[in-house]
Amino acid sequence: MSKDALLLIGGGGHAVVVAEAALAAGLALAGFLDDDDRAPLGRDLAGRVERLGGLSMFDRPDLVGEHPVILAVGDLPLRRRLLEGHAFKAGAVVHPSAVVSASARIGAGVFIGPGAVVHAQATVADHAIINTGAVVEHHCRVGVNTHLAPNATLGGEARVGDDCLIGLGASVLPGVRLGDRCTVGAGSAVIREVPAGAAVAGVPALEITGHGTPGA
Ligand code: JB3
Repeated sequence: MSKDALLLIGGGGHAVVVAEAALAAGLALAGFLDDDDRAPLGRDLAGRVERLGGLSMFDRPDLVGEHPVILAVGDLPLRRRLLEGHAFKAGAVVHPSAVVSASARIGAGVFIGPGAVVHAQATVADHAIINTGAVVEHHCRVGVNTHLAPNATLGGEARVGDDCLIGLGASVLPGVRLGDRCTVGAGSAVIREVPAGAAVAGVPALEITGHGTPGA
């Protein structure tokens, strides 16, 4: 197995999407780790990627020391725990149908899905997910481990902190800032600054409490 082959952490729905994108981009897959030996990835891409074992293997030097790794689970707190609990060299996956400006800065371990667009001078920090059809306009910043769910859109010069979830089809208006660990409900329109740790939803988006995660 080539040393460039990618090791996926997780074997659920998001991992299937990441693995297919990696293959479409011409990357080789070393395998995946998931505690569930019936995780969907092994079934959905049978013959193209195999489960190597559970997450306890994440520290094995013959795997993590040899291969670039991508976190391929969607849950942000779990991704953060994996990130902080392990030392690894991260590999990015960009689907060939995504459009990424030559002037954009793309961090380590980033996933950019089918049809996503990252425009001029934007920064996508390490381990962010720019999911299917999401748009990151010019001069935006997407923080570490932040997830733009499918069809979420950031207007020009918007800034989103670390560990945020911008839900399905949500929009952030140009220049608007969100602190770390924010959640934006699906379909919302964020028109003003959101403080760190807040959950907002609606059009225009207002702060909500006691609703858990409004969804990606
Ligand atoms: O909506 C979209 C486009 N994608 C969603 C994605 C962002 O998040 C997708 O629909 C799912 O909602 C979710 O994808 P993910 O994270 O792949 O979820 P799921 O299909 O449930 O797979 C999670 C995998 O991680 C499973 O195979 C579990 O075995 C594993 N897992 C989840 N939580 C865990 C834990 N493993 C360990 N060891 N510990 C956990 O806490």
